[in-house]
Amino acid sequence: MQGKVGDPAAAKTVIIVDGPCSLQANFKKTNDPWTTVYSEDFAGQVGAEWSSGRTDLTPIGVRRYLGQFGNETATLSLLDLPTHSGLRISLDVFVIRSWDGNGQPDPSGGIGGPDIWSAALRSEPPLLQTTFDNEYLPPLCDNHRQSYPDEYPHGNHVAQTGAAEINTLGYLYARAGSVGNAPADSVYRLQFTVAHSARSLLLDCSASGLETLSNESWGLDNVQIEAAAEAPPAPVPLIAHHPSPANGAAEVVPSLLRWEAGRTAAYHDVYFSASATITARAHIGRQTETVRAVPIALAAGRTYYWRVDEVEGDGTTTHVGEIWSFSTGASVQ
Ligand SMILES: [Ca+2]
Ligand SMILES: [Ca+2]
Ligand SMILES: [Ca+2]
Repeated sequence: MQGKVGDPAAAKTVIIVDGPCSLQANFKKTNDPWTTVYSEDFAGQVGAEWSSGRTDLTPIGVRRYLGQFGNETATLSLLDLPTHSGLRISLDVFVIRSWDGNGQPDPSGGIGGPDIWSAALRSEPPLLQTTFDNEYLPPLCDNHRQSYPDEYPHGNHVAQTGAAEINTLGYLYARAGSVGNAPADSVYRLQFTVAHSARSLLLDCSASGLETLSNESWGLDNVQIEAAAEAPPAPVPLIAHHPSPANGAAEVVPSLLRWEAGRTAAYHDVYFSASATITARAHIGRQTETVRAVPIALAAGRTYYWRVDEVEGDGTTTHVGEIWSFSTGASVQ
């Protein structure tokens, strides 16, 4: 058998000659704009680009990762990035032991949160600020909710929603009541795409509100930074966006409400109210379309409020929208 493989970086042709058979396959040059400029799995010694060289091994799987951390910041400093206009930042967050999410009171009256985790490029708005919760067993799970995959203080999801792995790391925690020791860990595989052109970056990952390290901690693994020469398209947000009429529009008398769907939305819960406080009574329906008729006859000189909550295919995971408003003019004719 003979074979020839071209330059892997270029459009390539592979010719395989095997006896009487000759096959030729053409592979298109990839359109992937991303180039990996940094990756770290913490298997070896941690480089000086990290503010902490602390590593640990997971009890199950013996995975080496950066941590454990408590209420502190781990910073990645990268200098001399190649010329670029966008970054894609990928990392795994290990959420270890008894995180309490948004911190609702438990049946004994205790409040263990909010337990907040965040990632941010220094001097920029957070890439993510959220809460995680590992209390998935009764009785605490009845009260516990976490922000993720939304931003804190939004989002009211059951423990470990959106986790890529659940109870795979081998950490145990003594549960309330008679449950005894039970697994309590989760792994979140996060990815952020941002416009960025500076030649250096400072990535801060941090937590706040946690109890002691043996009780609630976190770590990082599989950190990858990719750069793109061209500005990447902005990711579609999870919440409904681009309302029509535009938020705050004045002197409009719309007959239809329109919006653009969140990234994971299967259904839209639509609320409409003459009051700025949108209650459950303002719910006018669940639907799959991204347009809805204004449900009442509009009066002159009034402000109306509406909100669209995006619901995922499971029918329960909800991304609560922003409250939008519009005002009619002196006449609605
Ligand atoms: Ca690792
Ligand atoms: Ca706790
Ligand atoms: Ca806590």
